[in-house]
Amino acid sequence: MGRNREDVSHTFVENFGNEPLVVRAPGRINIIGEHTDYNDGFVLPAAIDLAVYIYIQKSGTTKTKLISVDLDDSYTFDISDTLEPVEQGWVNYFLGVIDQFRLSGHSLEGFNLMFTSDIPMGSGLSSSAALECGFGMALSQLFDIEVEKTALAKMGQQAEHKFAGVKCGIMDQFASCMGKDGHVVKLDCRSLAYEYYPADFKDYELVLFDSNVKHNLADSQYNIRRSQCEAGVAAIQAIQPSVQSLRDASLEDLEKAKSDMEEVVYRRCKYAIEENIRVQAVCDALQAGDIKTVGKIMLETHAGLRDDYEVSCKELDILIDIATKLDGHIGGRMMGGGFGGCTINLIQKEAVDHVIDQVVKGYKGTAGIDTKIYRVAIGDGVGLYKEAINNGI
Ligand code: GAF
Repeated sequence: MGRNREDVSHTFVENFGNEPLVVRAPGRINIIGEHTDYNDGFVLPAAIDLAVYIYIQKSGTTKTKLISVDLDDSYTFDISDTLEPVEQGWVNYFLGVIDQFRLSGHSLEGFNLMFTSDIPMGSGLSSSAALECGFGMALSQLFDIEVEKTALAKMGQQAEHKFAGVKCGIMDQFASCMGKDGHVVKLDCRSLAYEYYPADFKDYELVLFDSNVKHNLADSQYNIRRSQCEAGVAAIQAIQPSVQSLRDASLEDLEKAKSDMEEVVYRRCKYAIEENIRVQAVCDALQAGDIKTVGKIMLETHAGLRDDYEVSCKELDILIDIATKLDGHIGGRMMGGGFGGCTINLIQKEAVDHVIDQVVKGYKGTAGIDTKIYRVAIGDGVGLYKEAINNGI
């Protein structure tokens, strides 16, 4: 996965004649707190050891070239051009971030950029957030513009809203920017206050199973979920005016407003309110070293995402159904926006090989698809690649 980093550096020098600055930005996992971020709630993600690598240098003119090494595709434009979303999906993440720099009052010169990624696309590991955050960091370094990492995360989120059309929350970009080696980060998505918890899963290992599907409903259904939550808030507000978002609502508030909302809106809100409560429960269990409880709560989340939020799909449910029947598997759920991508699972260390073997066979037998396995480690957030090497990544 991804190209050899030295090879990309050499190709950069061959193409553009000067040494690039290299930035590394990781993907993320999320332990708990799915679809809570845009409801102003809590999430518990972590940056991982799969990352995007961005190579960049000034072009000396206004001419600007972006090259995706993995896709063997490129896009050339003039940095003073008016920017609009384009057909090449991957280009929009870059244009969106440039747009954000402009809106913040920073004028940029032309540059050449190449990138390669270890993060599988469409697997729910936030390859797009990593691109946005890595590119934001690359621009700030190249043009000596001081931008806080949390501001980079917000710019990435806005880029995604405006240029990719996905009204995402802040979780993915925040994790890619603020991740910390060996830690999960509990983030309050309203205030952006955050707290690191040691990612100590005791006798258990986190294993991801990739369903290897990405249903094209994902983006449109994501935006629909967001507006259903907003519709729920409007109904609750009529009864409880202090509620600004689902994060403020209790299940009692929801019950009182139930008759004033569509049944589907009720179920969406019920899931989101319950999930927000589960984040705190998982943090408490992690602190108590009670990993079995973490696993049990992850299974509750999967049921909520499947039945009430309806963002799972047949393939993800098959992966979870197979795994939960196996000894040593203590919990798991679909991860990320849904409609494909990975499940995240907690498996007893001695049982990991057996569980993987059985899930691979079972998934092929039932869904007819090969799964991919990611045994990810938790690493640091975005940074210059040389710094990352010094930190042992
Ligand atoms: C996607 C989004 F980008 C995140 O903001 C978050 O809402 C997630 O889906 C669901 O928890 O990854």
